[in-house]
Amino acid sequence: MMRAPRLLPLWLGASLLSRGLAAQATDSVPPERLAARQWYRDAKFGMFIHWGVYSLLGQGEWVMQNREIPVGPYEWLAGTFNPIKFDAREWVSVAKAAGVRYITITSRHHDGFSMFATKATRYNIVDWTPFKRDPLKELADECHRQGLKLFFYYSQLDWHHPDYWPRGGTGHKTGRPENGDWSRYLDFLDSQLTELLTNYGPIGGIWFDGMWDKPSPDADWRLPRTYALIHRLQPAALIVPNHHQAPLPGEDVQTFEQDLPGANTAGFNTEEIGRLPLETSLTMNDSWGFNITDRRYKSVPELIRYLVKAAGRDANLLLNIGPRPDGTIPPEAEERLRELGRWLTTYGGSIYGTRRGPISPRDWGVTTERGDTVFVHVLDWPDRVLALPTLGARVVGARMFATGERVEVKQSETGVVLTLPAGRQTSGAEDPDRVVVLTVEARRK
Ligand code: FHN
Repeated sequence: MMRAPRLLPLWLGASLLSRGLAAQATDSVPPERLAARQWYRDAKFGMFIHWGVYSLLGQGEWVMQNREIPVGPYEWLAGTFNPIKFDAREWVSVAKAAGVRYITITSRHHDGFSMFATKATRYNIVDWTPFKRDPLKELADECHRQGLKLFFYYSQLDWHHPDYWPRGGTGHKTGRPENGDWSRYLDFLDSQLTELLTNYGPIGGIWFDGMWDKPSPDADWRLPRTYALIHRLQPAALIVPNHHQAPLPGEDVQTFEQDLPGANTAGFNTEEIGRLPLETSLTMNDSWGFNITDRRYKSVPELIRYLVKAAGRDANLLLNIGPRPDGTIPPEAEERLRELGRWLTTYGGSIYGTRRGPISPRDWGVTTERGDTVFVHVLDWPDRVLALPTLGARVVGARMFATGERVEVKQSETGVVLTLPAGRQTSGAEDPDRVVVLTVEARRK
């Protein structure tokens, strides 16, 4: 029998052990999946895509709930979805130019409309719309061709399915009958997941969302059965659950929404960080799905800094775009993606394949590391002189990442003082991240 770690209150220790943390330790994870987790940790940057029937109304993906649209009119709307300008090759080319290593796309959002060919319901893009094509198949084929991994976002919450009963916190104004068969609903989920894991070639994994609508243990989501199904069908597919709790058994990634790991400014996340690979998802403006009036796009320097701050916390950034209903990517989003890609062409070596560095995140910035190289990312610091705590190893070389200019180093037992070259002295719009490369004598870990 396992014992609660010392120094924790007994109740907290017992709760942690019974939930995620103990589960992670005792999980038996096959080598394919361990390798996929390592790949995932190295990837650092992904593109999130929220696209569906809701894009037609240009008010975000929650429009059915927010505007109290009943199932009938929404079904009619779905029947008009015809994104004739959708071009998988174009989307994947933009993603490649941005420097992302994977794409996560909504296969089915809370509106319950399947954006892929499915035999489990006629309410899907091939059978219900004039478009008649399966965009996820086209995207999967193109991702395979261009060497990106594809993950499927899958909503467990459903505002359309009659068997999503008893209801959770949302979806009450849809005009559905006040009854349903919960286990039939879960069978439906499993049959769709089986399709997603068999008809699209090897996929990166499933990104679950919406379980928070009916949190467990109040609702039995049959997670062990569903997770086992996924891992049986594709042993290397990762399970990324956005349930806003600490990781549960069988899960592979801990994802945070609109916040860096451990932070909870958005009010969604747990502050508890487990031992799984980490990810943080972020909107590029203030919306996930296409929102025609949302102009609050983050600037390129802001986005670069977010990516760097995530890397300094060992997390990937999953940056969202909301394509338009005709299938095109909003130009504001595409421009920003291309700019990020330009920045990564220079600085990618200090991000991809790194882990969080020896110094924990500070107000001035973060550190990342690979082998005996430490990258000091100076994000917000007005001076040339920067004092660091000890790195646990002697620094034997220091230079600026982009220019190779020498950086002066003074070391003592208490730390390292860097003097950055003259020139751009602050990290600003032109230079959102001054990156210093330190070579250290021996591995600290
Ligand atoms: O309700 C969804 C929302 O529409 C969006 O998909 C985000 C993405 O992380 N997740 C949910 C809120 O937690």
